Formats: sequence, structure tokens, C-alpha cells
Amino acid sequence: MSELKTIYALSSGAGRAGVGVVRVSGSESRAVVETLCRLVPEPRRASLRVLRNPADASIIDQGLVLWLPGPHTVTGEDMAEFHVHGSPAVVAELLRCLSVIPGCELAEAGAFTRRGFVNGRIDLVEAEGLADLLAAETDVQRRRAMRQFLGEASSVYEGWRNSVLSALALVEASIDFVEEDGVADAAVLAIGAEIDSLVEQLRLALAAGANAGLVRDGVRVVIAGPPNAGKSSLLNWFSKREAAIVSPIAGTTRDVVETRMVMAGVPVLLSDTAGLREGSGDEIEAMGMARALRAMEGADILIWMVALDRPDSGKPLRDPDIVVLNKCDLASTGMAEYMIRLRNDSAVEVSVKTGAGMDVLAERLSAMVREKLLVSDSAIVVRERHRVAISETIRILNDLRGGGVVALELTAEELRKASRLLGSITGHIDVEDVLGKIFSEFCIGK
Ligand SMILES: Nc1nc2c(ncn2[C@@H]2O[C@H](COP(=O)(O)OP(=O)(O)O)[C@@H](O)[C@H]2O)c(=O)[nH]1
Ligand SMILES: [Mg+2]
Repeated sequence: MSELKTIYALSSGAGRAGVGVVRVSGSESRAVVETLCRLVPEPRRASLRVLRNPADASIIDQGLVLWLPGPHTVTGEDMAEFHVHGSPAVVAELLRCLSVIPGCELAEAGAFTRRGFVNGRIDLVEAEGLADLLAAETDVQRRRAMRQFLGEASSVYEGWRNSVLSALALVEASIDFVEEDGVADAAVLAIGAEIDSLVEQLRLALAAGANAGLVRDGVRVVIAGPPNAGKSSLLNWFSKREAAIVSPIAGTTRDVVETRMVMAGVPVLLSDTAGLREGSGDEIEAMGMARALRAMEGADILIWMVALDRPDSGKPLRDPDIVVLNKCDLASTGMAEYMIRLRNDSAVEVSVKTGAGMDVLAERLSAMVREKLLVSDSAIVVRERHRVAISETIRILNDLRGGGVVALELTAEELRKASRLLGSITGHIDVEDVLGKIFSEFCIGK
């Protein structure tokens, strides 16, 4: 540890602010405080100090200084914090003065959190929770990330790993008695129930995590339908701005127009697509339709919109989640038949133009967004990295169970693999290669 440099960075947001917080971590932290303000404050006690440039004793700023001796700090190392006036000039001068203090260097992105991990202050799943927490834009994101950061997910992962380890202990103990008849069978039998229950829990967790990406990345809502149904009008109504061009000319929308919004505390990516019709002959419109079809496939919620005065309205690519009959201010023609063809009896009738029925539609959509998230609010298998490890663990355990009675040594080896996989999620083993990826997500100063 001793060869590690002392790192420093602006930990609060860049640009003008009331206060700028510069953090320092490493063995030189105390020396840094002495260099800049002579008298080191009492540990963990905010003290007002004048900070001076060590080269010429000119004043950098006056601010609060914290001296935080390790190991009970976020990095596990000695730390210091300088709360100065948050102007770019003050912060720049402070950082410049820090850069010439021997043994100090500017922190890389995520360096503070990484040191916290190396020193056992935080595990990988908690670090990922912290990254999500820092990136959280909505309340649902904040709550899920906070739970992960506080270690809820980690303790579940650790619990699973412990049950693998206790099965392993039993198998290893039996290996010594393998000469005796029936010991192998008895051992495998004894761990069977435990493994089955573990596999079941892992499966449930995978399923619950299937929608977790929605909390992180947002729910994709796609509006599709024939030309002139009012799709672009609907997108504009939801986004409260003229994001898409509205016109009576069929084939106006040629690309996927996306707008971000928050619904039920969740980020929603709402997409308007080119109207689907046959035989338009326009090459660019055809490309737009191809994009529309792709967007429909990737939709978490598909809104199929048709106009009430156009009974011949085509068919959606897949069962829509919401059918919207627009233009209810106009006379309806033969829609009943169309609805039967669509096999959907829960359409919402609206007029984007007059606003009729729009509150019902908004409520229906928002309920659906909430429903998508119910599953994932408590999800712990939230990243691809977790999914891969859990799926592989399930495969190994299933093979063990399905393979009849195998040699105990082999069983033990497979259980060891499973425990390593589960341990790699929280970072207790074999994780060098994933570290760079996880910590590079952080900004500098974290
Ligand atoms: N009468 C009536 N016209 C509408 C309504 N909603 C949209 N329109 C009109 O229908 C035409 C097509 O709308 P647009 O949003 O561009 O449809 P899109 O092709 O599905 O994107 C435009 O002239 C809109 O003003 C509605 O509720 N009632
Ligand atoms: Mg349009």
C-alpha cells in the first residue's frame, strides 16, 4: 500500500457553486493539511482555516478543513477535505498547489471508491450501487441504488455463496470416508435439497432482475400505427413541446423521434415512429418504416394508435399493450369490426386535438410503467455481469443435480467453481479484470 500516491480531486460539481469540496486520500493527507494550513484540526472536526500557497505563502482561500485519519474513512486511508468557495479560480488554484506537494497526484475517475474496495470498505456490488446512486435522476432509481449501496444485495449474494460453501464442506468431509459404502450417495443426497432450493432462488432472482434495466435505463414506450393516426401529435402532447412534425400529409414522420420524460418516478423514453402502410414507393419512408418495426420489437410498452375515421388501419407487429383510438371528435366508421380483428377490447378512445380521454390514457400508461417496475424494485441481479455469473452458477448446479451420482472430488470441484462465481459478483475473489470496467464509470473525485 505504501507505494500508492496520495490522490486529490474536486469531489463536488465543476463550475460555479457556493462551495467546492476537494478531497485528498493517502498517506500524505496529514502532510497536505500541514502544508496548506499549518495547524492540523482535531480529527473529524470541521475547522475554519486560511489556506496558503506553500511556495509564497499567498492566500488561496479561507474554508473549512477536515482531517480524517484512516482506516474509518470511505477509502480506508487517511483523508482530508477542503471546503472552499466554489469558484473555478479558487478550485483551480487549490488543485495547482496540491499538484506540487510531493507524493500527490490528481485522482483518476473512481479512484477513491476503488481504494475503498481494495481496503475492504465497500464491495463491488455496493460500488456499483454507488455509481447508480450518483447517476440517479429519478426517485425510483435513487431508492433501488441506495438499497444496493447499503449492502442489501451484497448480503443476499453472500448468503448464496455460503450455502454453496456449506454443501462443499459436507462433500469434502465425505471424501475422506469414500472407502465406506454408500457415503458418496449419502453426501450427494444430503446436499441435494440445499442445492435445489438455491437453484430455485437464483432462478427467481434472475427473473426479478429481468426488468431491472428499466429502472437504470428507462422504460421504452413506442407509439406505432398507420399514417395520420395522430402519433406525432400524441408524442408532442406527452412531451409538452413540438418535438415531432404534425401534418395531414401521410408519411411525414420518417425517422424515430425520441423524447425523454419521467413517469411514475421512472425515466421513460417515448418514441414516435413512421406510420406503417403498404405501397408508398418512397425509399426514405420505407427506411423509416423499417426503423419503426425495429423500435416496435424493442418496446417495453407498445402503444398502437389508429384514427377512428379510418377503419382500414393495418395490424401491429405484435400484441400492443395499449390500443388508442384517436380522433374521437370525428365520426367513427366501422371501428367495431377493426377492434374484433385486432382482438383487443380495452382500447382507449381519445382526441389529441380536443384533449378528450387524454387523462385516462396518461393514467393507463403511467400505471403500466409502474407495473413494469414492480418486479424490479427489489431486484438485485441488475447488471449483465451479475446475470452472467448467476446463469453460469445455475448451469453448474443443474449439471451436478442432473448427472446422477458423480465422484465426490468432481462434485467438490464444481461446487468450488460455483462459489467462485458467486464470490466474483461481490468481488471477494477473481475480479481483477472487472475492476477497471466498474470503477471507470465513476467521475473524478469519487
Ligand atoms: N380531428 C382530429 N385530428 C387530429 C387529431 N389528432 C391529430 N389530428 C390531425 O391528424 C393529422 C395527422 O397527425 P399526426 O400527429 O401527424 O399523425 P401521424 O402521422 O400518426 O404522426 C394532423 O393534421 C393532425 O392535426 C384528433 O384527435 N382529431
Ligand atoms: Mg407522424
